[in-house]
Amino acid sequence: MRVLILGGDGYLGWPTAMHFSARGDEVLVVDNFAKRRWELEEGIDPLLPVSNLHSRVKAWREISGKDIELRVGDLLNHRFVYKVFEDFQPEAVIHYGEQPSAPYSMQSRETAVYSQHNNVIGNLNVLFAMQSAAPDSHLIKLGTMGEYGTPNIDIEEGWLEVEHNGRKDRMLYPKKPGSFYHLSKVHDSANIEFTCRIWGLRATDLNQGVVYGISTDETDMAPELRTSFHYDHVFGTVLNRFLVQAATDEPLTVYGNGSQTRGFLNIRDTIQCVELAADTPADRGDFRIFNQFTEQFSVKQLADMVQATAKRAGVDARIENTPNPRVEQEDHYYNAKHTGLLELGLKPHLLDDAALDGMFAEVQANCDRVNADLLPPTIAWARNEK
Ligand code: USQ
Repeated sequence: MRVLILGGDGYLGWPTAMHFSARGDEVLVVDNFAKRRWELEEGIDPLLPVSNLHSRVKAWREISGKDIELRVGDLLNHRFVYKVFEDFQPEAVIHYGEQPSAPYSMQSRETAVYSQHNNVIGNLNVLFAMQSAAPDSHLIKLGTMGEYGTPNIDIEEGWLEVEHNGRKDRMLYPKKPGSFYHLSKVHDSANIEFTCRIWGLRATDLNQGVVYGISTDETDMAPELRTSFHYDHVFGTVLNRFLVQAATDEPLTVYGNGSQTRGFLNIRDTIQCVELAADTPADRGDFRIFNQFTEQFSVKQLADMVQATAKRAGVDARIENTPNPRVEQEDHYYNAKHTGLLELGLKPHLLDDAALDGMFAEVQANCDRVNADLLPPTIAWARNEK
């Protein structure tokens, strides 16, 4: 299969590229290295140095004997996007190429507008290029569970059967996102649904939960193939942050009372889910939606699990309830369906003691590289003065 990966330099994009390449697919990665610029803006480095994409593609060739093709360009440049589609004629388009951080988007007017402009227009350019140059290709779009927010009813997989005044229809599930970033994905979903319905494109929207983990089969092959792992308050996701905080004797920053609940998954399952979606494409005209997570945890539960993990390694980790910098519900109902990917064959890697011990050991081995200044949250949702 010809697989186009947008955002191929990222935490998830790079391991995905290697995975499809390893199984013999023809892979083209596209990136404009915007994430590296955002890191520079914020003074942030990943836990371990990640070499540039050209070097990683070269290392992959030397180690695996397989080629990953690379094009550097911006999804906001529609001519570039059209050219990529015309030249490569993808069968699967895996779209990770967006600004992924809720805190980044909530920092200022500038970063909010940038996040939505970058994500929404980039995605529109992809849809137009698909329609023009590869209308039979299958878009696999990384959405987020945060599109739904925390409604007081069960969360379905993207669609809701509604009965109103005696009539019934199937509608996109109502969205109550919690940041300008999450909102950008809501806008993307609406645009993709529209182009499937009107142009007959085929798409799968993967509403992904919070990803954790540092290793996949391919990243483990050599240090030069590793992917980025962030623990800072802007790009680090909660479990990755707690592991680093515990390993460096910094308090685990549970925001508010920690009752807020989310869906989580291991980075290995991100790769597995994307592969399952690619291997069973949506039909023409179908906007297929999966909720992509394997387990639900509250933030407090995660902190307790990390504290227990640290204890097994002889480390006393402190949990600190930090005033919540976000505006989000803490005590809420949460029951999100996630059967679609299991039905396609997903075999989850669950967050058991062995998984936690493995991640903790890896983080501990590198904790001298942690910059503790990047741990406390400094971006508040309700104040936007910049
Ligand atoms: N949290 C803490 N302490 C921390 C960091 C986070 O209590 O030190 C809490 C947050 O308040 C939130 C939860 O943990 O309630 C998750 O926060 P997060 O930063 O791990 O994840 P989030 O901002 O929701 O975004 C991440 C990814 C994003 C993806 C999303 C999936 O950065 O790209 O879309 O997870 S989801 O959360 O399901 O929308």
